[in-house]
Amino acid sequence: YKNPHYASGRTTMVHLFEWKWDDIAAECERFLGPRGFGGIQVSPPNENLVIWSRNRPWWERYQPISYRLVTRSGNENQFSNMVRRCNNVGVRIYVDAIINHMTGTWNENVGTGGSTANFENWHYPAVPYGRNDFNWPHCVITGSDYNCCPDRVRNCELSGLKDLNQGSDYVRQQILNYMNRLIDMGVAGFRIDAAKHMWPHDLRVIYDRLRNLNTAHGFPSGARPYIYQEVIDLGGEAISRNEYTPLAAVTEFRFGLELSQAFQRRNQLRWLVNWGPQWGLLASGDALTFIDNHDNQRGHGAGGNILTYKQSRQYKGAIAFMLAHPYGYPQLMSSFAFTDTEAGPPMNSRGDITSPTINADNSCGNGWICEHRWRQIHNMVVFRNTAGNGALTNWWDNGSNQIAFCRGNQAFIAFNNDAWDMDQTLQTCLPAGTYCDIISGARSGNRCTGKSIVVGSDGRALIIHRSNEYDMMVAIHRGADSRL
Ligand code: LM2
Ligand code: CA
Repeated sequence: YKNPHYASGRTTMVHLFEWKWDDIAAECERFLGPRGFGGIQVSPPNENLVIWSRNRPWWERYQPISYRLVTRSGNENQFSNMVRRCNNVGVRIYVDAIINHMTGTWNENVGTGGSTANFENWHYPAVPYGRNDFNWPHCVITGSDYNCCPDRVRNCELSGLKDLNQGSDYVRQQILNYMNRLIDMGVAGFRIDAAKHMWPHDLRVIYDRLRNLNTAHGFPSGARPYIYQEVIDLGGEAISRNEYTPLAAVTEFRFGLELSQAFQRRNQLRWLVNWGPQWGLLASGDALTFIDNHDNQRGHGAGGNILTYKQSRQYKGAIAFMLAHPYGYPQLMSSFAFTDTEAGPPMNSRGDITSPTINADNSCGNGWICEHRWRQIHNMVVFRNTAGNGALTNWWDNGSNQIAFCRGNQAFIAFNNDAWDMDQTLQTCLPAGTYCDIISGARSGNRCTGKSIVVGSDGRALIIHRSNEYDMMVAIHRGADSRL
């Protein structure tokens, strides 16, 4: 369950948070496929409670009312078309699976597909679930439970959301029907929402009963879905991520926290010389890595001071480091603009999500940030693909916040996060030639639209990078779009 089954040569997925299925299909064909993205995490595709009393917050999608595939992102047909069109251009789909719970209790009780629920009787007729399918007697998780009481964290309600009993064979079967239907449609795997709130032995039973990936969508025969379990473990809780790594991959929340610190100069970049398990991070193959996610970019979930699109210079630095460094399986965040931390995606007065528009410079409009379309970010996806499994070599630092390293003899990157200029001749590990920096620009025909870097026959290059430049890094690689 730890292999994302990316198409050959691809390495990176992006979370298209709250995007519509038709828009995602188009984005696969016009941008993500051609630019080497490996996959997409999509918002939960199953029917959720409509919450007008809070003006359709983003988090209504974390309140399932059934497993019918109808949400503000689209219906079942649109979903399966998206999966097919994305797989056709080499981009995999990963589903955010909400299987710990159903809705909370609200004064509204109609779902995005018109299904209803009867909260007093724990009745979700569109599944159907009834009172016997939930943990009983009902209790609500409190802050101190995380320190003392794994059984309460798993059997009580997470913020009042009705807590399913995954120990029940009937419940397992409803969940499996849902997940296996998605596998048949061609999805490549799942984010397991709130995995910490479910018993590892129950999850194991569910994973083992999932079907193999659909060979008609280009997966090898016998391929198991990629599963990354959302377990927030910043240390010190009664439940450890190590209970989940024997099952499948795990979201590595310490990764974005530490890099956010370092790129905000609360820690020096030179300490990243041994970035990875020596920092207390998971084994590389177990880690789904990211800087921010849909929760912590807006102060939900855990961990403060996470870099987001709002501090773009530092954010691009942290993302570039994530993509340049061989550790982990990276995921990019692609956001809609927000100030209100509860607000849902751009929508019209009927509550329909309004699509992103695409500007001439590739950026998005209509309230969508589209970090994945920022040149510095999507060019680094190609950098990572080009670097492949090349080892990290020739680490250099100035004893402070200037660092540089090679990836095999495929790629080279240098960062200057100091308040003074960098002026240094460094080993790039690349063959002699003139390379276009893919951060300040790109190659266009036989010239660079940004900086160019000349590598000598000894592999060395003079790297001058001023502290006041627009971005804090330069990056070059042997891909056709970097070498003149
Ligand atoms: C997750 N991971 O474990 C998601 O990443 C996270 O986004 C979800 O919380 C959470 N688990 C449940 O799937 C979000 C949001 C919460 C929100 C829930 C449910 O962060 O604030 O809770 O979705 O929509 C909301 C209200 C809360 C209320 C609850 C139940 O904010 O005040 O609690 O609904 O109705 C009474
Ligand atoms: Ca639970």
